[in-house]
Amino acid sequence: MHPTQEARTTIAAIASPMGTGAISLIRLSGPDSIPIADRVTRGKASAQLPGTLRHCKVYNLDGHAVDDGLLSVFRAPRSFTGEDGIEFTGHGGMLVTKSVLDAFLSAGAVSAGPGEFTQRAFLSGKLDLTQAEGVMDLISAQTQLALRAARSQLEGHLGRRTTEARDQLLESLAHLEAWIDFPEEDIDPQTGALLRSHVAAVLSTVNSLLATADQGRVLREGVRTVIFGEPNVGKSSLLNRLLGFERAIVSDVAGTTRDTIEETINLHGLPLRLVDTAGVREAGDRIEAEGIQRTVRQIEHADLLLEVADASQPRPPAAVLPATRAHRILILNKTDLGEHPSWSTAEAVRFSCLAGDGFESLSEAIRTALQFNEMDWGEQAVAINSRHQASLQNARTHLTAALELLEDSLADPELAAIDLREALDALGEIPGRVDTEDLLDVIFSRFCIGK
Ligand SMILES: Nc1nc2c(ncn2[C@@H]2O[C@H](COP(=O)(O)OP(=O)(O)OP(=O)(O)O)[C@@H](O)[C@H]2O)c(=O)[nH]1
Ligand SMILES: [Mg+2]
Repeated sequence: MHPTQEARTTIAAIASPMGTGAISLIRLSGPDSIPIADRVTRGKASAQLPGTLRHCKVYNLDGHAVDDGLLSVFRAPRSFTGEDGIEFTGHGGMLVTKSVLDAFLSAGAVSAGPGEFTQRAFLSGKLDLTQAEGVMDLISAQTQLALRAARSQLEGHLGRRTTEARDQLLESLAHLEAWIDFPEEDIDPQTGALLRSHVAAVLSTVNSLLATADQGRVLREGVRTVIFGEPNVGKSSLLNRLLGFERAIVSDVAGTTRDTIEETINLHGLPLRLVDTAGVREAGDRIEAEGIQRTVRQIEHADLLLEVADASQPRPPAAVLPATRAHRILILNKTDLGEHPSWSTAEAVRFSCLAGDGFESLSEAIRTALQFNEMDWGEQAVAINSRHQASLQNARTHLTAALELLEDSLADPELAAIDLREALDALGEIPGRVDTEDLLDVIFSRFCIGK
């Protein structure tokens, strides 16, 4: 399934962002990297020791020097991709960088596809799939916590945990299969119980990984946080306060905000995608009515609802909201004007956009509502993504089914084995190594089939 190094092409790409900068990086990977680099550097690459930098010129097909810079040479398997590779650091202009790339392409390299270097690293066994995904997470991380989670995934913590769970399962399956194949070789009666407890242990690992799905989504996409409430209570003022600059228009005219406004903030490592909405009331005109409809749609898709009310006014009847799973926090704003007695029993964060009071309590309330504690983020913390979630859910379904079948004093070992195999495949999808060869290996090595 894995293409051999010989069968692979040599790919080249600009690895630094397109734009004018101090330096740029052009990267090659594949079996012909060094001969190709020799063609454009007049033989410098093959003469160079791996892991060293060397100054050289890059020439195009016509023999003109297009740039000069630093060359590094990597020899398989000691490289990111596991293949021979070249990196050239040149001057960071768009045209000069493109000309260097063209020189490599006309010397025999082909343009790399998106993610192809990382894909090759995976195919060479340098990274598992979760680590490859960690590379992407690292690049797109918006907060320190997201960065830490990406680092942890890149270090292979998630891959290791799923691989361990999978190995455990493989062993249970091997037991079961041996039993199916050689029923005359009585396996002692405790085996059934042992088998169940092993499968249950894997199920519990799967469940604990699944429990990190929300955190994973929050870290990668941010918490969709919708600020809503009656007109003129200070929703836009709250957005501006949290952002630290005057993003939304604030005025004493009710119905100021007509469209939704979205901005992201970083709350102690927690990315919040704040959405300011139009105040909900009987619409004055069609534009306001559309704004209010948008508010309702935002509420439907929210993770967190910040309901703002005016503390100085009498408490209105509770707002009727569309069905939502979102956490809800009531914010009593304008406490600088005093609090109306009707709010006395209200469980709310007391706030004043004007005086700047209540920020810490609000931040605390948000972290509590989302059960998001920075302290939980040790070096080994994992936060799964939706691909992992789908595979884990699939694994959970089959593990649960297998447990039920095994419960029945092993009446249907074949059916249980089918479920275990499905669970095994689902778990194998996570690090990206679905393979049946190793199952056979385990059976042969542990049960001495030849006897
Ligand atoms: N005294 C006082 N006034 C405030 C406070 N927060 C907001 N305001 C004032 O309340 C008025 C309405 O503020 P906005 O932020 O525009 O209110 P909104 O909820 O976005 O209003 P709409 O967009 O019209 O629904 C403005 O005049 C603000 O200056 C506060 O904490 N104290
Ligand atoms: Mg507003």
